[in-house]
Amino acid sequence: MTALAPDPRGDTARAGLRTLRIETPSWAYGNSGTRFKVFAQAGVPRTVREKIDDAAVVHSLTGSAPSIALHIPWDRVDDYADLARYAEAAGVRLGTVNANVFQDDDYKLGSVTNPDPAVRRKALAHLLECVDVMDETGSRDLKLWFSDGTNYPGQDDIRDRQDRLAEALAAVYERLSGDQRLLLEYKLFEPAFYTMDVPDWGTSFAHCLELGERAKVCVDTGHHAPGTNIEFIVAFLLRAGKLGAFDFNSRFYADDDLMVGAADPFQLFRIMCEVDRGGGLDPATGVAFMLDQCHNVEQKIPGQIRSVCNVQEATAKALLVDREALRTAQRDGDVIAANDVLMDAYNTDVRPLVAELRVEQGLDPDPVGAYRRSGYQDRIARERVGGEQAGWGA
Ligand SMILES: [Mn+2]
Repeated sequence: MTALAPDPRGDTARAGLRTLRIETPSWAYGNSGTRFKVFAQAGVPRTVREKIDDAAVVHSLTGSAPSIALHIPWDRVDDYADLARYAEAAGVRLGTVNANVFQDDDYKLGSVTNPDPAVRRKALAHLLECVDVMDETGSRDLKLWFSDGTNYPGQDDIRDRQDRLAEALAAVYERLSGDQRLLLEYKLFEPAFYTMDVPDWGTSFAHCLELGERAKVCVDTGHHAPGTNIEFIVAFLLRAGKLGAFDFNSRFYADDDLMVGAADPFQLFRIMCEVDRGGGLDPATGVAFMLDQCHNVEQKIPGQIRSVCNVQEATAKALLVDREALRTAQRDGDVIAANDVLMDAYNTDVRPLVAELRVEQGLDPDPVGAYRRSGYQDRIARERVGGEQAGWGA
């Protein structure tokens, strides 16, 4: 390789990428679809262990995805400590535990905000079970997303539902120990169409503030109204010390769960700029970067690899922003110059930089190509007989 001229911002970008960790979700590896059709793919995992195997492949090719998020009950096993050991042997660790209180018939009118106290007790018991799982897996984060809400004005008391939510969250928060954290995710609409009980970052933020230090907001990039300025939310939450995590994905219309950076790479860049500005790339701040996606028409493992690469590239561009020039332009009130600084970074082709870093880390410079050449896809398609029938829960 030829000697490069001194490049302090390139060095900063490489240093930032070396510590960037992106968690992949177990459900991205399984069959998924829309409410119209699940298109089964050959070779999808039949068990949690096979999902872990796939996550380990993504990590081995990207060097940046060392953990896999679990979804309970989809990934329920008898012995979580054993599962954690299996993951470690495969080269990854078990990450965030995602609770699921949205699939039982009992939850038709809500889970923790249901008007029926018996249903609320059942939902809370599941959330507490998830903390038990975390105790065994050593997971730090419990991610809570509630499908709770109403479809019609007058269906239930909006204010009472907030009280019920607060009560359940407090009980879960109380149960956390050590370095465990509660991440509260929000979503504008769907499945409820009139009110969601946690519709936006403000609602999540307010509940997290009331709970305490270890409750943080999870920003799912697909869960906003069209046109929402997500980077503003990121800047605000980081400043308040309340940004816990990202669920990365991209959307064209609503919660499309497409590959992050596919629909709007410029938005992803702007988000990563604010993450960097707020210090969120420092692992010590505890901001978790996760993918929350479904690969319905594309292959799943390369879909995850491509997504990790997209986050890396957006982060590299954000780290190339000449912060000093930006501050000077901002101080001088030079609007065009300030915008130029950001656009210069965004318009830089960072693929050579990222590829060079991979080679330095002993990785193939082209992870998707390396996956195609590995023969892994053919092998799992052959070996995982019956995987086509596996659903969310495998
Ligand atoms: Mn999510």
